[in-house]
Amino acid sequence: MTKGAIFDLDGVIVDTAKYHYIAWKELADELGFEFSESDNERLKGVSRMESLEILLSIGNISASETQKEEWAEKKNRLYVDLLKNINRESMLDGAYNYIVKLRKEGTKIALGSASKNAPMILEKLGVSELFDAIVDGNCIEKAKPDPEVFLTAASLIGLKPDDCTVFEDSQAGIDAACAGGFHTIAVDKFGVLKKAEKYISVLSELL
Ligand code: B16
Ligand code: MG
Repeated sequence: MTKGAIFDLDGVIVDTAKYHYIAWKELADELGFEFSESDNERLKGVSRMESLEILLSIGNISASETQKEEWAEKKNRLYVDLLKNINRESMLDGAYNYIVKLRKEGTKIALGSASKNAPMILEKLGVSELFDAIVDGNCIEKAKPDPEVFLTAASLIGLKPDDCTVFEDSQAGIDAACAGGFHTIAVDKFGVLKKAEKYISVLSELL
């Protein structure tokens, strides 16, 4: 049994990718180009500003840094508005019960997410108190695939990477966990991830 479990948020605990997609698509519509659901796959696990860069490259659009900041803020306002009704029921199958089970067994629980909205999302889900440490896009400098987010989480729960398992749904996240020396479980609904030690579709499979 692992001493520490570090969970990614979007795609592992809750499916917020669909809301990211709606908000990015609205921006793309406004800028006058197509943005498909398969394009959206490229944004999973990627930071907000890097996501914007990918979006603009799809639309072949260049802009000043100030303009980019404005667009990123606009997208985030739309995204946050779409999240207003999420609650415990919005969690992915088995996520709540699995985290509770691990806690009962004495496993330390941490969040390792690229999202700056993570603390607000955990509050809405009513699960903030289940986490011994929360590391998100507000606390790190280097985005996945850099291991900083997971190394910070492991250090906050007082464990070595080799004593922790990272649960991730993005290749950037699995690469980050491997680079940091963590054990890995890929939450891989579509069978597209590589390099993990174990593959599941959803956390309920581990209950
Ligand atoms: P925000 P995760 C990531 O969350 C999402 O997968 C990614 O699509 C998003 O761009 C990123 O958070 C930043 O989110 O705009 O809320 O700061 O998968 O690392 O939990
Ligand atoms: Mg994710």
